[in-house]
Amino acid sequence: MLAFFLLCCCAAANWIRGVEPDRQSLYQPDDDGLWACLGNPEIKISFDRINDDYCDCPDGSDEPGTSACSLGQFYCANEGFKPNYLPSYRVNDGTCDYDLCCDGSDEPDGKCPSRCAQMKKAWDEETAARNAAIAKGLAKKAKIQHKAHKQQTKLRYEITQLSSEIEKLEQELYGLNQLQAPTEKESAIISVFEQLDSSLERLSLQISEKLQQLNSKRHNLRNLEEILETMSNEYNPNFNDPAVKAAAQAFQEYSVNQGLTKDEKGTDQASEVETLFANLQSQLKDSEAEIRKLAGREVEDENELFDFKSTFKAMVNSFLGVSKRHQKIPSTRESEKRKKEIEEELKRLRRDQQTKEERLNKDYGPHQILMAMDDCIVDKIGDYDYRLCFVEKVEQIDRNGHAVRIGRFERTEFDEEKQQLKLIYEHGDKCWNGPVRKATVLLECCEKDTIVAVTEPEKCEYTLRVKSPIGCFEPDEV
Ligand code: MAN
Repeated sequence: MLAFFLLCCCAAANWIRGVEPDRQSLYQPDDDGLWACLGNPEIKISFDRINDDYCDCPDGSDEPGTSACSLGQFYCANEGFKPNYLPSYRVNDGTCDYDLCCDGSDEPDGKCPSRCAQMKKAWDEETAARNAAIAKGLAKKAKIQHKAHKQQTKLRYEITQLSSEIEKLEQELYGLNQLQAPTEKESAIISVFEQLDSSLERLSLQISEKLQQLNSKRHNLRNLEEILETMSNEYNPNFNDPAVKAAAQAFQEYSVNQGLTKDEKGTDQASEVETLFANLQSQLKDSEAEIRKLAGREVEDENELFDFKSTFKAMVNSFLGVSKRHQKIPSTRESEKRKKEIEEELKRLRRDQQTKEERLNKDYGPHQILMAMDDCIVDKIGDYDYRLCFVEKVEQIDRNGHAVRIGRFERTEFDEEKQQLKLIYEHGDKCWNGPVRKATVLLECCEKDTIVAVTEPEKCEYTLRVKSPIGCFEPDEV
């Protein structure tokens, strides 16, 4: 018990005013009762000269609890709240420095009663209110961020759609240009097709003429057969006319042997048609060989060869009457008109795409949140109204309603340390006899958008303090 009492007394006796608990151990006398200045160990003073209101050490370390050394720092324990340091010159100066020492320990005992409990309570309340405001601000910010995200997705989709529309039109234009200006090789191929086409037409005419002749001959023969048949059936055998008898007998033999339907003349005509088809076939073969030679291995595009083949097919089908004549290449006038339309449309689509891409790639702050800030706010500060359109401009409006542009929205900056987002506006209206105006918006967290202060630290360079949900950040966000 006695030992404990002595220890407490010793500890209390060595307790140095104005020094934080972790550094108390630095204030111990050596065996000779001396103590070395902390920043200047070569200077040793008697231990009882610590806090004697006379500054012995250049770093002020011998007077932590008085105002004797100008460089010193006084430690306030601020029991129940946060400990703090006070500049030494404010110690024992007759003023209670509650802002830093809520426990009043900077003045002699009894002069400044502690206010730490009240101050802690007020601080807790302020912190709770601030945290609640930040929470509300963050909730609002989440909605804005969601809107910005949707806008980005929509923009990306629209850009993709535009790309595919542009690609389609470019292909159509390419096709038209190819038709418009056939190469030498293409012209040769087209001419082979044209020759073949006219041969087919000629052949078609010849065949129909031959078939008409055949039909008329068949008709005449049938008439003759009918006359002979009548004569053979109806002649009077009692008239002994040998010529009639012989003719009737000859016709009856003809009917039995060759039949009325056997048509040797017709067979001749058919073989002529067969010959015509054989000619056509060999002509087709020749043409195909010629096209293969022209297009042959040099045709890189499979579709091109496919086109030749289908044109052939269309020609033959047309000749045989299976389908209409093969499709004609559109006229130059038609394709010129279409080309102009496409070019105009392409210009419009490319402009639209570029605007959308610029918007998508512009600096709209962390996670592109400003993309959703498409509104304006106005607040009166001093003699002027200030209008802030977040992603457009800042204006200063005088009492006559005359607006001066302070700057156009350019980009954002983020101060990691302060967790503060800044918006930069440049290229404002020129000041009379001065530079062009520009502004920086410093954002602070709040649920609502408000301009709270405007200063002009340099002529025509403005700083706006603006409260907004987009100024709210979770610790470690971004
Ligand atoms: C106006 C305002 C001021 C600015 C001066 C410069 O009065 O825009 O903010 O400093 O012009 O001539």
